[in-house]
Amino acid sequence: MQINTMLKTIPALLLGATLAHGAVAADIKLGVAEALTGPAAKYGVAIKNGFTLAAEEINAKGGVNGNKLALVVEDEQGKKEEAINVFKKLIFQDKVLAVFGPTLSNSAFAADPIANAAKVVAFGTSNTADGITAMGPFTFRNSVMEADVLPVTVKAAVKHFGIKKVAVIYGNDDAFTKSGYDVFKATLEQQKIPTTTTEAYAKGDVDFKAQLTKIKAGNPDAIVCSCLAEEAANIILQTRALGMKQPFIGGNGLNSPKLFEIAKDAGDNTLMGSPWSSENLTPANKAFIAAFKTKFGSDPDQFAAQAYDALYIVAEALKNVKLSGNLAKDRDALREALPAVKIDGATGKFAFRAAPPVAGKQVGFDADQEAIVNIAKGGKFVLLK
Ligand code: 1QQ
Repeated sequence: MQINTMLKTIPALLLGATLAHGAVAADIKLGVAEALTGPAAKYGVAIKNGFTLAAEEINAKGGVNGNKLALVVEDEQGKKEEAINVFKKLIFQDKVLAVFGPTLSNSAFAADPIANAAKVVAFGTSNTADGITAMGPFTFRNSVMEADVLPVTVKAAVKHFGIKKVAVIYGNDDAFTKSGYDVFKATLEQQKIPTTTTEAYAKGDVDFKAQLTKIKAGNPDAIVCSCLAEEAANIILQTRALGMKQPFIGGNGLNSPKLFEIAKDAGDNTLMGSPWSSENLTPANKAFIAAFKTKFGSDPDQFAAQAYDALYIVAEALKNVKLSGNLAKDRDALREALPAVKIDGATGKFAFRAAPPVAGKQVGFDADQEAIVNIAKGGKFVLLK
């Protein structure tokens, strides 16, 4: 055996400590496939940090039934093709028990079918588009879908700003921004708010003047933006440059510090909904925020909170799984144990809700959680009172 192979093998052997009941404790490998580079990295790195913190806490308390959780982290770059590659590596090469991610719904639509075909849980912590959990019985998410959040956000915005009519802008080639647009459209119709104009852009666009000039002409009371954070920030800045003062209403994409890194307080009065808030001072959230700050020297965001909770959800499920060492069986056992899990986490009380059946067949599970509406003030989101 080569010396570097030996060095890699020794710690793995040392980890196999004997438990009281005679079973050998092993690492439970969990895949983390997130966008750690590229335009979605601000979300993905926050997610990775949430997982890292939760894993350290769980392992410091002895792991799950004596087994330590080992995260295998891969960068899917926020790209469909990479998400597919990384899912394949984690599932077939690393032989993880389950996979978290990918960061964007757009990538989840590409990668989750691989997990479902291999009968491995794909657990999204940030996928909010419609149809994610329709992909199969192994897709789970604890991210609250746009369809649950946006009606609440729009209602609060209409009341808060006295909105009579809105303009809409959205990305038409990303699964999340397109799905958010569809939900906004249905919500506006339902709440009888007319739209002055609907404008679209494509991934990578940086100049939105043509669309914003048309929006300006319609003189809306607010601008609905189904966008990822970087695009939204540039749209907000260019809106202000055109002399428009309207507030923005957005979805999950806007819920990132990245919005304010770029837009600064030009983003003030933006409304978005989320189950998580730094102002929600439950014991679980207070402990999470404090531990995150100590470990990373920065404030957590919603994406970190949802990843942190997701690992606790899986750990809770694993408490009821008798690991057999047969990977296929153990993967399936985790799938069977997950739906019943309820936790009181950083994002509040969490439970799963079965997604509507597809062609009579049971599919995956969505988050059953309430959204709270936030407003941007002084370059950060605070609860809308
Ligand atoms: C999705 C999202 C993004 C904002 C995640 C970062 O909600 O792609 O579904």
